[in-house]
Amino acid sequence: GGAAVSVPKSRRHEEDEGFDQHSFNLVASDMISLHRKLRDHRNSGGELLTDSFTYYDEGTLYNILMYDVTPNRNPQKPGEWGVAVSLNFLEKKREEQGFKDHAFNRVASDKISVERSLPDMRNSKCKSKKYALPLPTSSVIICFHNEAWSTLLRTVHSVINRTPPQLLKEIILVDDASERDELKTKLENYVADLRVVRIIRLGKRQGLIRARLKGASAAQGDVLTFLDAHCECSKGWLVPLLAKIAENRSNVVMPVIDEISDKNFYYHAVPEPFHRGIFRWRLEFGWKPVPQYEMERREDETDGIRTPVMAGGLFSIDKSYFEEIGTYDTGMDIWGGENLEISFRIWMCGGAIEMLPCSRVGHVFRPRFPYSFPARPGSDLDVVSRNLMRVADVWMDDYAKHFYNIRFDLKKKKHDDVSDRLALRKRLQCKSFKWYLENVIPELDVPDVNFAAAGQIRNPSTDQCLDTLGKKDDAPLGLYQCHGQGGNQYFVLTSKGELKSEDNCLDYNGYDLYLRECDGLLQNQKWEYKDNTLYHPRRDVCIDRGSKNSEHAKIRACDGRLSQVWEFSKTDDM
Ligand code: LR7
Ligand code: MN
Repeated sequence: GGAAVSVPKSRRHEEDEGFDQHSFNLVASDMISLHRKLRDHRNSGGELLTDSFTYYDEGTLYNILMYDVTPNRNPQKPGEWGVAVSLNFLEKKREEQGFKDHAFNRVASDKISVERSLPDMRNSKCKSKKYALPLPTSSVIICFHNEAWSTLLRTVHSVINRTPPQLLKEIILVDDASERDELKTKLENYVADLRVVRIIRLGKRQGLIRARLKGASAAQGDVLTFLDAHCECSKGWLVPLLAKIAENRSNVVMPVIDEISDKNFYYHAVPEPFHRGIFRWRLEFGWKPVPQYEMERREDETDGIRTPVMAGGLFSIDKSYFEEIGTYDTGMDIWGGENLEISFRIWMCGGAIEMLPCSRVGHVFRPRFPYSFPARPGSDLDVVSRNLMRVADVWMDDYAKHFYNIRFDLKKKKHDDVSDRLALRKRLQCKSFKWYLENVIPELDVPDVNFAAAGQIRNPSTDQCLDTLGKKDDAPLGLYQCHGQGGNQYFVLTSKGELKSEDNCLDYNGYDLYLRECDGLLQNQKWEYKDNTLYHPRRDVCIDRGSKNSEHAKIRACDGRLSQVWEFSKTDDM
């Protein structure tokens, strides 16, 4: 950098196009950063894994997906190439604190280089896919609250090492009032050397929704790309996202999200065929196999997968489009619901969400939250429920009742004022939720409102209730102390005789009593509620709570004993 660059003969022919498309010499600019990287790596004794080449042929940019300048270190070092890390006896002793602080294994993460290598996990068709120029630039925005040093910096380095420099405007780190010491001056000094990284500090905890907005308004790229603070971007991750936005600025795109183990940091590339993001009626995000009609719409394995709901953390959006459609709902706090809100809004107001198979980013999934969810002063609602009510009240029209039927604990709560978001919806002339259901997620089962009975199902002699125990699909029917909060204890007996928890049906196949995907056959999944028992006509058996402390419900011959008596709770306005 600094001195003039001479472009080698082999690349001179590219220069004109570079000038045409970007009004600067893209090739030279690419060379500068490449030279600087080469020099830096040489100084640190490293070598490049792969070189970076860009060349043009009739306006098409080739091979930019090769970009990966991760230093080539000893493949035997911990975690290199995405493999799992093992800990020795002494390290194991320190594990617990890491799990406590972050809900993942910080000791394992700390053992891995912040610039670890990853294999190229893309479908081979992705490697030869061509993307037309020009591509927009992107700012990458990473919010964090008390993140571990090594996961945060690994996220940052994976962006720098695997993003063509001319496409990466900047990386903006938004510190949502972290308290960890290493995230203060030490972090500032560290990132100063990386040049493309800036830090924005929030004085007071805002939650990830408003933190992202702070990053977004400071961003200077054409596109905003959001990442969680414990990600690893893999080779070629950004170009497909930018290319899809260049096609149409109302395309909002996300990578395939690979799983980085919270225990040993193994990078698990999720296999094809991929799952896509959906919601369940309690307004929970979930993954489901891509339906046949969507598979058939796509012409090629590299084509995007239309996605009804995005996971929330990892996506790219045109900056001006983000502003045009109303950024985020700033009335939401800390975590949760914003991904549904922005997803419904994008689809209903004229945009589209796609997941792009040629873009892969790993994320550390964790089993619990390592941070607090401070409720609003004076609010009788927890943070997530309040956020979800805002989603339902603004976007779901009449269908909001299905959410409140499941979450009947929220029915008597005070609703937030959402008039500004309703005004936005009107101004943007967005379509109805009915349209969204019919056109974007037609396979989603809309709950029957002419149900025979609904609520919690209680065994009066023990005060235990039928409970999903939080398991989603294919899980035995559980039992738990009745809590009156709905959720896992909310069941609907439909007019046809299915006993449902959200979109699963209670199924007895002669062996086990499981919650499974509804099959609509009314055989193993048909129940009758008579004389306070739950009767399975096909097998002529009844649901029994079993012994007093059993965790799962059983099936027994019907004899009317107390353990077979069940009451549907009566909640007033269902
Ligand atoms: O108060 C907070 N302030 C923050 O800055 C709380 C969190 N954060 C940061 C945090 O440090 C992290 O970088 O926000 C990011 C997301 O929080 P996580 O990682 O604790 O939560 P998560 O991975 O469960 O979050 C998923 O759902 C959220 C719903 O609000 C967000 O949309 C997250 O971005 C989303 N993460 C993903 O989509 C990654 C893939 C996971 C899946 C499925
Ligand atoms: Mn996360």
